[in-house]
Amino acid sequence: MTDFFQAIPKIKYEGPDSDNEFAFRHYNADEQVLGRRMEDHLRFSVAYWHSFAWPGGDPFGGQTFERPWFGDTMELAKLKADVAFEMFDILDAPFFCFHDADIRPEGATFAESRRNLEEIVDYFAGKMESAKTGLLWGTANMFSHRRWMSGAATNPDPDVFAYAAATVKSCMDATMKLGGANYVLWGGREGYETLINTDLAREAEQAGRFLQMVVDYKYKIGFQGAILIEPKPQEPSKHQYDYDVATVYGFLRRFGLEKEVKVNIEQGHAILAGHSFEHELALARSLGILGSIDINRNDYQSGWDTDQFPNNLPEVMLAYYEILQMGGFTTGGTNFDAKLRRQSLDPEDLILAHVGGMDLCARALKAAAAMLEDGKLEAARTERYAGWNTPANRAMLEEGDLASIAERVEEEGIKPEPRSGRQERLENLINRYV
Ligand code: XUL
Ligand code: CO
Repeated sequence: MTDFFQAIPKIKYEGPDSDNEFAFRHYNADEQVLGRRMEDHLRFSVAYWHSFAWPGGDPFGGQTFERPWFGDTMELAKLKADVAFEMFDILDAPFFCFHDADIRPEGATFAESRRNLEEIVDYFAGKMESAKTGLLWGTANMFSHRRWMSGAATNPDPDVFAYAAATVKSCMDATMKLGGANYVLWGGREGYETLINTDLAREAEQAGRFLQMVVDYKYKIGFQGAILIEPKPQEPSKHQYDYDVATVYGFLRRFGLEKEVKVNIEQGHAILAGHSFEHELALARSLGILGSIDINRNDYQSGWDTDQFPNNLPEVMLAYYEILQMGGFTTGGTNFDAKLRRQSLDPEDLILAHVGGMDLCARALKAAAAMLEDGKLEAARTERYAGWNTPANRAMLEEGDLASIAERVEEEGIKPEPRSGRQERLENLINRYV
């Protein structure tokens, strides 16, 4: 045991009336929701990078956190892992996620970085033999080091493309070894700073070819998890190619990969793209590519990716409503890609941020389940489209053409009567469950 978390006990469910800060009020792992344990619905995951690797900097200032494991040695990387698995245990977290750069020091060569990664992965594997926590997803950090400044797969320099391919291979191997449920690709530098030096057509071809190689490698090693793209419109690049769910779907179709790759949707990224979180989820569900979620939210005032822990109950409820409507997560889960505010220095802050986020999501899940079970919202939606159930209207959609429809409009004297969309009534309905 390290002494980082000192006397913080394992967090237990104590119910909504508990006065104990270090307890769950709503998240009760074993409680059944729509016939499935709450833990199996939510599939919470701790993000290694924000919790253990991020030093607390912002664009105007550097490190605020002082953690005993900060530094570039393998010994410190192992101390970081010790503390991380202690936190997973305190939270009873079923999953975690990592990038290669979060968990191992960078080597002088690719081979040394790979060996460092493999050594830490073995160290994780040793811990995971007795720990409950599994890997929700692994990924490669192809955005921090200066070699990635002009992109990874979309870089104008073929040496960077090669380095990216080798990096993703090593991270997929690591994910496979740890039994990861998914592998994520987030392309923070796959985009451009200025169009005047950028060949869009070529970069798209490179990205498509790279993704095909990722899918091929998945089959080659027999990785059972899902490959996920995480859309984001900008930041750090001025424009990112994986802008939003619709853009990613178009890209997947263009390269014939829409059955092979799904999306990991992040609340904050949806907001940056000018959408709501539920829009991105609903669209992905309708396209059959909803894989997993990063539940961290943005501050609506800052217009920036602030990666805060979730605390907007109605919004998170609508998100789980989408997930429940697709029958729940399969390989996906709820990743807290969230960081503390840079003034939240204490070890307790790290624990309680997760406790609050887990409780908020549990409340949202229960509210969404109640709404789905009641069926009133779905009944209203079904009723709105009921006119399409008549044989004549079904036939119009299936085999109609403009001329025959026009004839019918005149023959039958079809004259549309506007009907209320009932938005406020439905908002009132939703608020009953929150
Ligand atoms: C960046 C972001 C990443 C991905 C993984 O905004 O969300 O942390 O989740 O690379
Ligand atoms: Co994310």
